[in-house]
Amino acid sequence: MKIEAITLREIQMPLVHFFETSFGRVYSRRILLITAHCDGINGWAECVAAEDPFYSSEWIESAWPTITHYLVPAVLGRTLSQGREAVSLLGKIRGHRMAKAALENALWDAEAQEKKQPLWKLLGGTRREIPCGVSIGIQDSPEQLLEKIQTELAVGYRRIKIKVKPGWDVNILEKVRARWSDITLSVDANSAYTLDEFEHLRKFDQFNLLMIEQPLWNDDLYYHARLQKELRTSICLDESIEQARDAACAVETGACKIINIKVGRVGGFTEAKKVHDVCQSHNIPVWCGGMLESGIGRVHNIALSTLENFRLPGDVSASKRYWKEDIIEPEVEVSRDGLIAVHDVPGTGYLVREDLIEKLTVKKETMRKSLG
Ligand code: OSB
Ligand code: MG
Repeated sequence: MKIEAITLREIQMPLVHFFETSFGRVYSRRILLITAHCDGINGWAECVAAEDPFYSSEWIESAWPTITHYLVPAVLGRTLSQGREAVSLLGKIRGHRMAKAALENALWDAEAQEKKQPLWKLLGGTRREIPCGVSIGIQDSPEQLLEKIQTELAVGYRRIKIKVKPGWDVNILEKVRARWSDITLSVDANSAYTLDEFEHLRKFDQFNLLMIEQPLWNDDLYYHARLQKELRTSICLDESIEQARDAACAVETGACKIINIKVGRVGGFTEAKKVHDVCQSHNIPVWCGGMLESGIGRVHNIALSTLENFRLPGDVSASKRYWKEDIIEPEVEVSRDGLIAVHDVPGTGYLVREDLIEKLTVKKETMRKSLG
């Protein structure tokens, strides 16, 4: 496939319900989409960099110029046979993993279409159904949180994850467990705690949690290993794992027992597969994280989740939890028993709604190889 042109665009989409983590609340998303135009095929992907550099140092306004100044020039006009060949072409640029992932994944998408293969099979997936969980943000009141949990359980989700921070943690977990003593429950702190809170974090052990996700600093492994020795609850790392080597270090040092894989955070499908493989070889279960994606990023998460070692329910849930109208067709739906089915159709198995995307677009730029 010859990479003839690349289009970048920003679309804006209001969330159905605000989403609050330990670093703040979002009501609406600014989403960067990328299209790789190759031999009449359009490969699509989403850059998961957020509106602000809070979850990671990347944000939408850093990803855009990184892609236009450095990433696109490294691939434009080239002929690749596989999406994964983008990795070495982009290797000179340090960091900026979410920006790189967007470009690489668009090329995987184009490759799957060109080969008329399901993307999930091209990635090496084997699962035909993906178990789904939900991530529920911090709410205005505990009552509102309980109501939300009730709703998601009724829909059929297999795991409830709630966001926690100091002041919204043990008190909340007591209320949740008082009502549902045996649901599969986990928490995500997004680095809200420090070493001073080891004694406090020990109290989480009484709630029989599946895991506590990223309790300490985003760039730390060492102190997570110290903390894991003190806790019965499994630590799951999200922010700390940016590449397969981090996963190997985390596992070897005992910094976690579970890993959350986000394809954007680790820099694309190729590295995500490596993280998956490292964890599988150490018998560490993984699950697919989410970044409040539109349908385009969501269906890539579904494809990735078909790999064998995605053994725990992911934060990959239905379109309608996030959007009044999603930009893919059909929308992502979850069955009554909390599963998303994948099919034997080429590409992602979902159509991109270009007409709707055009309406939501607030900024657009196409880069072509100039002749000669
Ligand atoms: O830490 O997993 C996280 C959303 C934005 C940034 C970070 C995280 C999240 C979520 C939501 O937990 C997952 C989703 O439903 O997409
Ligand atoms: Mg997380």
